[in-house]
Order: sequence, then structure tokens, then C-alpha cells
Amino acid sequence: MAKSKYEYVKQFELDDSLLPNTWLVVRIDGRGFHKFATAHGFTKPNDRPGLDLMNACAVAVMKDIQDVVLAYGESDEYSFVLHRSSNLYTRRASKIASTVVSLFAASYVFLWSRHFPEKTLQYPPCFDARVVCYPSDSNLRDYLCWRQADCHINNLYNTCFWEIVHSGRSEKEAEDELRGTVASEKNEMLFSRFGINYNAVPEMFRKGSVVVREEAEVTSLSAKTGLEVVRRKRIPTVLHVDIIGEEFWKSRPELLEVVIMINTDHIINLILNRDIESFKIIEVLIDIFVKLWDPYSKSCRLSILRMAKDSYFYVSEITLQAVEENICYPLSV
Ligand SMILES: Nc1nc2c(ncn2[C@@H]2O[C@H](COP(=O)(O)OP(=O)(O)OP(=O)(O)O)[C@@H](O)[C@H]2O)c(=O)[nH]1
Ligand SMILES: [Mg+2]
Repeated sequence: MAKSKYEYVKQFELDDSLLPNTWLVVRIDGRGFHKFATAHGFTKPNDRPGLDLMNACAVAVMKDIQDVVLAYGESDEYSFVLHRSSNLYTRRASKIASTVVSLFAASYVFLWSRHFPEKTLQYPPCFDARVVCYPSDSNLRDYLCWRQADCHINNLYNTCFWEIVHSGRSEKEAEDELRGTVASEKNEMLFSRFGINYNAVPEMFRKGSVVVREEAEVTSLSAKTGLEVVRRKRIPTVLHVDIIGEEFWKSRPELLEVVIMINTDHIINLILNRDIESFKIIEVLIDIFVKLWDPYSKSCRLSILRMAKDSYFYVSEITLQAVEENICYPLSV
């Protein structure tokens, strides 16, 4: 098609591609949610339906955007982690951030009445978004630790603050009383003055919410037979667990699994040249990887994840040592 004389304006668009082979974190945050929470009579410090709505929006985002492997939310914010191998919108920052945040905000409005059947939405909620690259697995984990620690610190403070206020003091008095106190003093204050065992406060408030794809049985009706079929699917599931310690990551090794892409054209050439039967394709792949990875790690473990339709193999390498040394990266041979 002939180009118009106006076409040159495209050159003004800046390239905002994000660094390859890095974890991408899109963090969205409610704009002016202090005012929004007041306008909608949210319970202080934690409004259960409000938080459930945030979680439902995060699930909606994860159902739509498969590249999101994990999401973490607290208060009016949510972080979405895209796998380091993601090539969503060829990793263009503005496209990724704007898609995630608009999907989230639209879901917030769309799902509002389900969570607040008695409350009218007073005005459109708004969220901002940023996207940050994290080069190593430990950087990514530290990022998530930072958000969960923030949740803990804020929740302990806010729980104390509102207990003091509800006991008849002014907000200024509560602020003055809490200034300079450490966590153990706040715990003690809650217990001795207000009869609250902080550990009994719902985990959702203390730990925030993490959404991961968990395997579950899903029942649906077959379009062909009309009969019920049960399938095992990985569906976004909301948990309120510790993500700072090892346990969460140890029990979900697939989260940090490194995905390596190999162009199958190359493999096919190899097969042709070496006259290897096609069913041996997997062996060839492993062969190549053993050669490639030998210099780095003797205990290289490989597993074929899936053969995608776009002529790429996805192979995962799960040697912890290799992951920690950050020598695993998407590779084209
Ligand atoms: N009452 C109530 N307020 C909440 C709840 N969750 C979030 N908020 C409010 O949302 C605020 C979130 O903090 P910020 O993001 O720093 O404040 P903000 O008003 O959204 O300001 P900007 O993000 O800078 O636009 C909290 O300070 C609370 O006032 C909740 O469950 N209950
Ligand atoms: Mg905010």
C-alpha cells in the first residue's frame, strides 16, 4: 500500500523495548485511593469486599494475559510478574503497562456490583502503572519480599492506629503514640490494651494476596457430545501465604524455571544433515543442550516443557546453581 505523506510522523515514536531476558514487573496503584476509600465507606484499615474486588481484578488480568506467572497485591496496589522469556508486544513497555492497567481498571468497574451489591460506584476509579525489569531471580524475589514486608509493616501500624482511634483518641494522638515504636511494642499494645492477638488477624490482611496458576479440576460441557468433561487446568488462584521464605518457591519450582527458546528450523536442519529420524528430535535437543551447558554446569537437568505451534521449542533448565549465577537465558541456536 502506498504510504501517505504523513507517514513520517511515525519516526517520532520512541523505542521503549524492555531489556531482554529480565523479569518484568508491572505495578499498578490506585490513584487517590485514600479519597476513594472514604467516598465508598471502606472499612478501616482493611475492607474485605474491597480487597476481594482487587483480587478478582488480578485474576481477570491473569486469565487474559498468559505471560503473567504470578501477581502480588496489598492495599490499592498489585504487581504482575511476566516471565523473563515473555515477548508480549515485543516487550514494549508502554503497550505492556497500559494493557495490564486498563484491563485491571475495567475489571474493577465491571466486577464492582458483584462485590458491592449494595453500594453504587460514585466515580470512575483510576490506577497508574509502571514496569520495571529485574535481571536476576534473586532481584525478583527481593522485589516481592519488599512488597510483602511493606504490607506487614503498614498493616501492623494501621491495625494499631485504628484501634487507638476507635478507643476514643484523635488521629493526631494515635499518630503521636505510635511514633518511634517497634513491631514488638505494637504487638504488645494490641494484645494488652485491645485483646488482639496479631497472629489471629486474617492472613489476607497480614500477608497480602498472591495469585499463582494452580492445577485444579475444571468441569465443562462438551460442545460435541453435550456431556460433562473433567479436565485438569492451571487456573489463577488467590492465596494468602508467605512469599519471603523458601517454602513458597521450593514448592513451585516451575515459577523460576528458565525457559529457553530454540528455533526448530535449526533443529530440523540438523536432523536432515545427520539423517536422524524425526522421533529422535527430543534426543537431538538434549544433545545440543548438554553440549551447550557443559561449560557451565555438570548437573544440568533438562526437561521439554511444550512444543509450541510457532515452531519454537521451549526447554527448561532447572539447575539452581545455574539460576543463581544467572547463566540461564533464552538461547537461539
Ligand atoms: N479504609 C480503607 N482504605 C484503604 C484500603 N485499601 C487502601 N486504602 C486507602 O488507599 C491508600 C493507599 O495508599 P496510597 O496509594 O499511598 O494513597 P493514594 O491516596 O492512593 O495516593 P496515590 O497512590 O499517590 O494517588 C491507603 O492509604 C488507604 O487510605 C482499605 O481496605 N480500607
Ligand atoms: Mg494509591
